[in-house]
Amino acid sequence: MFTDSSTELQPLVLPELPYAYNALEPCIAEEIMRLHHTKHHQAYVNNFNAALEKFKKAESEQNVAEVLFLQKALNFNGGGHLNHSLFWTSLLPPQDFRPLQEGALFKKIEETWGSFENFEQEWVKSGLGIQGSGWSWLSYCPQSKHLSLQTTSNQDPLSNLGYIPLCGIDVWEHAYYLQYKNDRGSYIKALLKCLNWSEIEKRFNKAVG
Ligand code: MN3
Repeated sequence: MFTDSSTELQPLVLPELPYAYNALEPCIAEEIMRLHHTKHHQAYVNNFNAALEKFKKAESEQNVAEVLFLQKALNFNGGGHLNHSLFWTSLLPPQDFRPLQEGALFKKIEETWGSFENFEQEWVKSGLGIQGSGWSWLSYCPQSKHLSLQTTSNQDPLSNLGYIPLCGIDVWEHAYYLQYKNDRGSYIKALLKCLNWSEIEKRFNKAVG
């Protein structure tokens, strides 16, 4: 992502998807994936970069009011970029899906929610409970060393709350409405069959250190 060795924050670049736009069918339709990546995620990247440029100018002009004003746009669009970048790499084609059945993350999930099935049900409930647009997260707290399901509104990054995101489910309507209409629950259940658990487990192992 960084184009030189400077420590100054560089403009964001839309990451490529690690699979084709139709690869998550029938769980997620090609049209959704294409729009979600090329329009929605691209817009977060573009808008973050525009805000970043204004931020650098305001900073150089010692314009504190403008620096503060730009925080909202940076948080929203930068969060949108971080959240979606993690989202794409949390998914894989349904035919490649391998359920999580062993290992440290599996054990921690069983310890936390009693059973993996119960954990999945709670994750669906968490996503259904979000009012308006937002994300439902499987998260790790480095202070308490606990797993939990957290929710965030709009594009707020989970790291703002002090948690490490292991996997987020996008419950904005743009993520499912073309295919699932108002049935957010069926979308979340379908998405649970496209999760890349080996990638999520790597994030957990890194988080626990
Ligand atoms: Mn989205």
